This record gives sequence, C-alpha cells and structure tokens, in this order.
Amino acid sequence: MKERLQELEHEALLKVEQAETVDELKNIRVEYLGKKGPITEVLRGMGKLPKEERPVIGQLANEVRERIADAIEEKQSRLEDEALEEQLKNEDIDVTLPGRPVQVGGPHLLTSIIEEIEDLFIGMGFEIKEGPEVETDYYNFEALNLPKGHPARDMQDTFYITEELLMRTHTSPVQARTMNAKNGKEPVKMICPGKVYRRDNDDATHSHQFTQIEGLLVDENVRMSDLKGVLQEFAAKMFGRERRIRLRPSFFPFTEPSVEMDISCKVCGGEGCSVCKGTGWIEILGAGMVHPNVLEMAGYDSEKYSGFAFGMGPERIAMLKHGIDDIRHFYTNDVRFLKQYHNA
Ligand code: 2U9
Repeated sequence: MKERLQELEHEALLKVEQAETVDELKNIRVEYLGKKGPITEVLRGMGKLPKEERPVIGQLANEVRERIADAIEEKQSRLEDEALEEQLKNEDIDVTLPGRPVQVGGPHLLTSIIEEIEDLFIGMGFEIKEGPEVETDYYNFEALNLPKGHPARDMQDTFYITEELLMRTHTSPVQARTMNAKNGKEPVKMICPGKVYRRDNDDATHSHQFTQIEGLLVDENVRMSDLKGVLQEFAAKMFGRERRIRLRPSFFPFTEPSVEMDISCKVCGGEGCSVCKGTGWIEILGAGMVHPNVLEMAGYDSEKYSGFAFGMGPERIAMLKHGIDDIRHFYTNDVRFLKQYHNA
C-alpha cells in the first residue's frame, strides 16, 4: 500500500511538471485527487488493512494528496504568470501617446443667464415658480386685466389651441395661479422663468418662442420705492455697481402705474453713442404696481394688499451683456456660437 502511494505521487508530480496548460493541470487534479481517483480508492480500502497499519497509511495518503495539490497549485500560478507576461509583451501600450480629445458640453448661454438671474433673486428672498406652457385664456388674459375684446390682446398675437386653450404669451399666468392658490391671505414673493410663445415672424429681434422672467411681490404696505430698490439691486448685481438706472412712465394692462427701466450705457457712460442710439440709456425691463383689478381677481383685498411686478427677457439681457446682435443665435444651436459662452 505504501509503495502504491509513493508510486502514485511520483507519477502525478511528473505529470504536473510536464503539464503546459492550466487545462492539463485540471485534468491531473481530477485524475489523481478526484472522488474516483486512486488515492480516494486507497483510503476507501483502508478497512481491509490490519488495524496497526491504518493510521500510518492514512497519514501517508493525506500527505501525498496534499503534496500533489500543492504542486498543481504552484504550477498553475506559474503558468498564469507566464501567460500574463506573454500578453503584456504582445499588447505593448505606449502610455506616452497623446490622449484622444473628448468633446465636453456646457450649459447654453440662455440657461446660464437665467440661472444667474434666479440666483440673484433667490439672494433677495424670492421663490422660483413654474407653470404650464399650455394655458387657459382665463389665466393668460382675463386674470391679468385683459378681458375679451381688450385691445392689448391684439398686441400679443397668440397661438390658440382651442378657443379657451393657448400657448402662454407671457409667464404672468404663473403669478396669477400662485396668488390664487394663497386664497388672498398670504404674501407672495416669487419669480417665474420660462418659455413663452407669440405669433411673430422670426427676425434679428423677434422669435416666435423666447423666454421671460417675471417677478411678483404682494404684501401689506408694498410701495413703488420697494420696487425701485429691488430693481436697483438687480441692475447693480447683473451689470455692475457703476451703472445708473432710470424709470420712465409706461403702460401695461396688469400694472398701474407702469414703468420701463433703463440702465446707463456702458459704452459711452451716458454721453450718447451708437449702442444707445444717442440717448445714453438702454431699456432693460418693464415693471409696475400690480393693478387693483388683478389683486381682486386673485382674491386679495386691494385696500389691504398691494404689490409690484416686473418682467424681462433673458435673451435681451444676454444680448446686451455679450454684444450679440441676433436673437436667432439662441435657437439655431450652432455649437461654434454656443461654446464661446461655456465659461460665461
Ligand atoms: C401679475 C401681475 C403683474 C409682469 C410685468 C412687465 C411689466 C414687462 C415684458 C418685458 C419684456 C416681458 O420679456 S418681455 O417681453 N414684461 O414689461 N411684466 S410688469 O406683471 C405682472 C405679472 C403678473 C399677476
């Protein structure tokens, strides 16, 4: 029995030594150490041995088994190392070669401007609100003091979907909805950025779809001077502290009184030049005190509550800031144009 085990060990180790692949080693393992292998067979036949020989043969069988297993393992790791070495030699990678450039995108200029304006108003305690782009005639017009037949409805040529449904022509319905939701009781301090639609023919200064940011503040004792303070701070943060502002009387159906705000021209400092068409001023936005009719329609007591509102076009702001001369650049998505502003 002892000789048989030694013979098996010798035979197995020789085969391990001669093996050239991991597969061959697997076969050797099955052949010698498997359940049907000769060593298992020896161990099974131990019952037939004289009692005193059993522990000796048992121990030897286990040792032989372990030595064969160790030899297989050692050879296997050597073969694997060699294979890796060979693979590395064949797959020569030149790590000094320059990498392939990856095209990295960035935010659209309009997105950056809108986010800049949002951050600025968040800093003054305003909330950001959004609303539907398909609106009802009620929220887009009626609730904003533009009843059916009002001449100002013609000013804003509208994409109608049905008689009562339309593409919103301004973001003001978001403000009307927000006020309505407060049941005429709580103050409102919000801005709403978003897309709006008008039946315009596209040219350098008109687009049938563009963006707006409008703001609304409603509370007790809100005065025109509060509006002026907020707009002054906005202009200073957006365009620089050295720019002056002025408010000119204007008209909007939803505000009374209404104003338009200009900032002093950066190019000539107010002297008058071709950029400001000789006036020294550049128009930035419209604003005013919320019309009492609008407050009442949204459920606010206009004797107790007052408010101010303003509206601006982010495209216009971006055009002024960066000297862009055609609104269509924002929507034709020429990457050569857009990527100039990826760090703007
Ligand atoms: C409610 C009450 C009042 C919003 C206002 C303007 C003045 C304004 C235009 C500027 C250029 C829009 O982007 S633009 O075409 N907007 O001049 N918007 S006051 O007034 C409101 C809004 C909602 C409930």
